[in-house]
Amino acid sequence: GVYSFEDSPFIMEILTELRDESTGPIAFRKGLVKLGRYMAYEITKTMATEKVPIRTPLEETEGIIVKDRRNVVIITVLRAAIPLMEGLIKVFEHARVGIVSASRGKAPKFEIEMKYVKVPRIKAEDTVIIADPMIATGSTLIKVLDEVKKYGNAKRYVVVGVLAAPEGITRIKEAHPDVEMFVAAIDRELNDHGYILPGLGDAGDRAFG
Ligand code: HSX
Repeated sequence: GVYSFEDSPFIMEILTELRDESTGPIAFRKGLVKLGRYMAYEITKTMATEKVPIRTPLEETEGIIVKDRRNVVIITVLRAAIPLMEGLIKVFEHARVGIVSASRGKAPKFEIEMKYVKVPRIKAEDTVIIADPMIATGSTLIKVLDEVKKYGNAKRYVVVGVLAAPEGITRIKEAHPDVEMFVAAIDRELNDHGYILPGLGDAGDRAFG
């Protein structure tokens, strides 16, 4: 499934700040951290819960645990996803974290160069969350997913982003039909240089200069 949150006023307000060209790097990074945390909350809503008996200081009652919250691997696509990961790991505090570097070449080929890959072992019960703020042509995530899937067979693969272009979503679904996507919003289109419109510019540059 593809989930986007245009109906969430809180998320749309953060996105508005991220889109605004007058937002500087400090506020931009803070916005990405907040979005990461919110997306993680949304992902927990899709995880199974188990009832557990507990005792409050006053009486016996029943609580729940979200078991799969403990079985998470986060893959951070450098460099723009660093603040997004920081937000995700606040909710998935047990997560093992992998790092992948990816840079996209120029139009029309948009070739992806992956120079660094460090991925922890992936187990059958894991939810693998791949964080990358922008899903433009989808080429980066397709390549990252190809690579990450070599490290073991996970229970779920979930992409977390800020903005996606319809073209990118379609291409990822074709290449990796098992992948779920959580993005703040789906934007209109890509321009000839492969930038999302209206978008927010280059997330890495906006966050880190
Ligand atoms: C930007 O381009 C993002 O952070 C992604 O890593 C990448 C997305 O482009 P695409 O491969 O989806 O076209 O640097």
